[in-house]
Amino acid sequence: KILVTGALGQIGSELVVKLREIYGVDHVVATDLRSSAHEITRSGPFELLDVTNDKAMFEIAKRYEVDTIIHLAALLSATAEEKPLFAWNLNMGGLMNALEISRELGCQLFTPSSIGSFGPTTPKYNTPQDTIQRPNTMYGVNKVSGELLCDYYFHKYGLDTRGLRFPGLISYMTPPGGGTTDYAVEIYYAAVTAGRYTSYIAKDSNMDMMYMPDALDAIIDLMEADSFRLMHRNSFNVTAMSVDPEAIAAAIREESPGFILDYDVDPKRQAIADSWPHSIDATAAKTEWGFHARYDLKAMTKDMLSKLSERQCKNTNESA
Ligand code: VAH
Repeated sequence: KILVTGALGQIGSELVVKLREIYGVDHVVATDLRSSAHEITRSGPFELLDVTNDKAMFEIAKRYEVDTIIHLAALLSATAEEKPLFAWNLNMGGLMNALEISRELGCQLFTPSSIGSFGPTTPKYNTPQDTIQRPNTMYGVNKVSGELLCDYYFHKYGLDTRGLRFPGLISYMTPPGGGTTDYAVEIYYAAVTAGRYTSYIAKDSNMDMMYMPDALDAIIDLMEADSFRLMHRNSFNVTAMSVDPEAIAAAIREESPGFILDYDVDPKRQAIADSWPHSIDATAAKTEWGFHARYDLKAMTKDMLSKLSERQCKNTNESA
């Protein structure tokens, strides 16, 4: 059985649906700090859980006899920069609980890292799998610490920890909250609802991105990979594209010619984006467990706009 924390977040809300399709509804326990109207709170086991409460997490993991924990509950980069102490307590406290409980119960553990684990001194182009990581954001410190903690638990206790350095993730189901790359999601919603978007990230700020279906496949493929094939464990670079706001706008215009993009740069989130790589190298993930991204910018844009337009039509019809 699989325990998912942060199940109502941007990744969790889609991953739980997919995991339940693959492994069976009753084999996937979704947990989050609070409930919501999302169907996963009704379609299978759902529990309220504050991941900083180790006793509560242990009790749920034990009661459901889980053998895998997918720990997604965390604050993203922009929020973490606004509330660094809260971010440290939640991001690191939650992960330590997930590690200790996985060790006690013998679970396999997945937790995501991020391109945010790199800093200003990291090579910005074709960023290697193994390279300097001196992030200057609290989120980045949390992610590097998380990678090192997961490696430590593997080497010291033999815990089967695994993780991915995610790029910005783009999805139409559940918007991200408090990220720096959220602009790349908002731009599609705005294209459908308003035909224009004002970006808080500047032109030419290239960052790695990936469509959510590819992220979900990457999590499952990594977790299913033979452990002996893995030279790395908790921090595989994965990416599908390196884009800036102009590139996304150009792809949108191929579907909606009149789309307008302008800028009102947010210095705080721009500073975070500027500290991250422009394009990372995913060779290790491809060679060690067969990572591949199916969606490029064109395919992702086509799918995002069609799914969001469908939803808008449905909402319009329902409210009519
Ligand atoms: C964020 N979406 O913006 C997350 C992610 C690489 C970006 O870590 O904080």
